[in-house]
Amino acid sequence: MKDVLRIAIQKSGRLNEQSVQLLKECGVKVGNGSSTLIARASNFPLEALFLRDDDIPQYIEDNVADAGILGENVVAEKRKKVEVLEQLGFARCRLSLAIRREDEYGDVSFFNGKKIATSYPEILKSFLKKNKVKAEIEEISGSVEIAPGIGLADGIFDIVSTGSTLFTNGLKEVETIMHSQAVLIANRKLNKSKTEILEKLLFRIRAVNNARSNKYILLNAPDKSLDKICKLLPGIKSPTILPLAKTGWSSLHSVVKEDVFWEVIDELKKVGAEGILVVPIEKMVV
Ligand code: PRT
Ligand code: ZN
Repeated sequence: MKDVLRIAIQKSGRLNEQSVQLLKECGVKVGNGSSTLIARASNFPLEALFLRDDDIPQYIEDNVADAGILGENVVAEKRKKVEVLEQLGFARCRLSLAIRREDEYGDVSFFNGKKIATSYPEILKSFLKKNKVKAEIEEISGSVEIAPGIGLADGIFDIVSTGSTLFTNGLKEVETIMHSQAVLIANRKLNKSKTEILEKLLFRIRAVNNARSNKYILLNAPDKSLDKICKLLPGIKSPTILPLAKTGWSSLHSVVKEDVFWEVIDELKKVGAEGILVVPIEKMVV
């Protein structure tokens, strides 16, 4: 029987939709796991296992799954034998320490002798150890942010994204301990054929993610401005320049990082660029 790569995906929650979408953009359709625990892709040697994100590292270490998509925070907390292959750019958040808004904070020694509620005891333990802070860790599995308000803890260590959960619970963020995003992880000892499938998938994921962060740009400009424009827009290698019917004018095509584009748009106009079009790229292989 031919090998199939088993990839673990969150069954429901913040990671599910974007994980499934990423595979779809890689040409791998597996449904969304709402009615099945396991789904076989029709056109790629892959099977998706839909699981709770916390269970994914263990399943990979135990060879039940070969690879998985989950947050770096869970990878760091679970400390299983898995390899992180690629950052995927979604589900970005940070893990931070927070205290009551009215409490005064100087530095991390604040937490000496205090109680901290968290669902991430391992990450917290090593942070406290590194900083020589002796605090009590209260492990709770959900609604960590209410712990100081009900007198269960003096502070919390939890995921923060916009900060509005902390704010509505009368808390303030005082230390950021790690940043996190979704990652592709894998078993360290896959056989040759599964490694080949994984490499093929990784190649597609990189092409999709490159395309997501880059845009194709087209603009018209007087020939005398082209040098300046080329310096403002570093392309993959060098931009394509085509003459326009109007003499002394050209059309310039290039690929730019989306964030770079916003930084240089005013300068492009200043040096004479007109009719600027920025279009999404579907896949980008570099
Ligand atoms: O059921 P299962 O165990 O699979 O899911 P889960 O409930 O453990 O996880 P889920 O779906 O909530 O989150 C999955 C992953 O998404 C996390 O492990 C993080 O890697 C990532 N992520 C990104 C987040 C957030 N952003 C986030 N904002 N996970 C949780 N939150 C919560 C946080 O716990 C807090 O309650 O949102 C609140 C804070 O958000 P702000 O915007 O108010 O700061
Ligand atoms: Zn979870």
